[in-house]
Amino acid sequence: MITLHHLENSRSHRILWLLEELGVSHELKPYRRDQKTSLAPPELLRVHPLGKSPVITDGDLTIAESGAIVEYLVDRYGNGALIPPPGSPERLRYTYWLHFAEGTAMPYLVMKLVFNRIEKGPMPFFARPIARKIVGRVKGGFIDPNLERIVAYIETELGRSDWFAGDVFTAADIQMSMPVTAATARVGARPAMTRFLERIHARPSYRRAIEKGGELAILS
Ligand SMILES: N[C@@H](CCC(=O)N[C@@H](CS)C(=O)NCC(=O)O)C(=O)O
Repeated sequence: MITLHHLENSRSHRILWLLEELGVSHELKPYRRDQKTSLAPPELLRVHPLGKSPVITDGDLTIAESGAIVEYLVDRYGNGALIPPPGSPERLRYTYWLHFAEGTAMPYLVMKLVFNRIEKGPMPFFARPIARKIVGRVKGGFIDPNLERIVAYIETELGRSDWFAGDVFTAADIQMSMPVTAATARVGARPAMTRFLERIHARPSYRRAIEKGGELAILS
């Protein structure tokens, strides 16, 4: 039996959604974020040394990192579903987006959130002008230009086909759902990204994952 260690309002939603898409039976173990810090509770450290979510256990196996979990579940339980055939151009696009989500897009999106929080957070009044300057430089010179490029690229790619790997929905779309949702909240809505979000929100398995695991309220 698979157990999904599910942190509320987190990347773990993708794994719950994937399990629903594949129709794989599983147990959901919910964890709440710390009210003040939004961090995961220490109990998750007992499951995996990094204490992050998602993480799954399947028999003796413990698997962390959403991309690795997606690959494991699709290989082990997919029977060829949600992945393009090996050797096809779609398969290469699939692999690319599966890695792009956490390898390229999410680091900038998390940096944006952290620097937004520094800007808005409490600090001594005399430190605020200096903090504002530093935050402005990092955002303006590094984070924002990279995010603009990433969003423009995603828009172009979603203009080529409905789904990231081509005309057929795959697990790469599940993996990319988080960066597209976070980019919409932190960079701004774009037409192709909005249509992509409408398509995924309409999937019954996506709705079931929300019903079981809770709403996704992405911070901006
Ligand atoms: N790249 C990892 C990121 C895991 C991660 O940072 N998860 C967040 C939730 S979205 C988390 O556990 N945050 C709580 C914390 O850092 O304490 C993945 O995709 O699994």
